[in-house]
Amino acid sequence: MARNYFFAICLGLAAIGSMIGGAARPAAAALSCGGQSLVQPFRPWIDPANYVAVQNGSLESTNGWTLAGGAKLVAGNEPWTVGSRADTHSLALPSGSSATSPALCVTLLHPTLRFFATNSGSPLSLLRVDAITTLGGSTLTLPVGLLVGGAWQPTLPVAFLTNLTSPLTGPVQFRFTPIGTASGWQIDDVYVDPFKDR
Ligand SMILES: [Ca+2]
Repeated sequence: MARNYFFAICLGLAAIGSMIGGAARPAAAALSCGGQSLVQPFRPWIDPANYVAVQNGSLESTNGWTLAGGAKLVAGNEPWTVGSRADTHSLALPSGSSATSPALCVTLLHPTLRFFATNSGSPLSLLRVDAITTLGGSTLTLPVGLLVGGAWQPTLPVAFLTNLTSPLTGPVQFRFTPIGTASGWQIDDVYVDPFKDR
């Protein structure tokens, strides 16, 4: 039986951004992070958008990532090897663990996160995704998704907000945290579409 992933987009994040940021949306032409290579890893899933790979988002290495609670690289790539056919690893997230990605520059124009995930453990274990950015010099953690898993699949695109103090660009990190016991979550090939509207 095919299993589908479902993201529950938490809270009214767009409304929150509007309340806190209050800045008018800038012209798309003014937005640029610079120096980012664009790829289309989700074209086989009828998603032609340009994405930027998170640093070591292929999870062949965890340099730049912050791992806790037993999160670690394991043998076995997502089966489509969209990053490179030479890739052989993914990141296992047992219960009690978490993994936080390196920061990536994104724009505020409807950026989205998309990656691959599987859960071979308890079907009751969920995967929470948070976006971490800054607001007025303070760290701000925004819940952006809650994943229900099964076999390896690309997730749905997940919208998130960026540095609310900047109307143009800002750094954002992503934290992946399994919820519940007997997690068998693994993630791989993490990408961001930094300018969804363009
Ligand atoms: Ca990999």
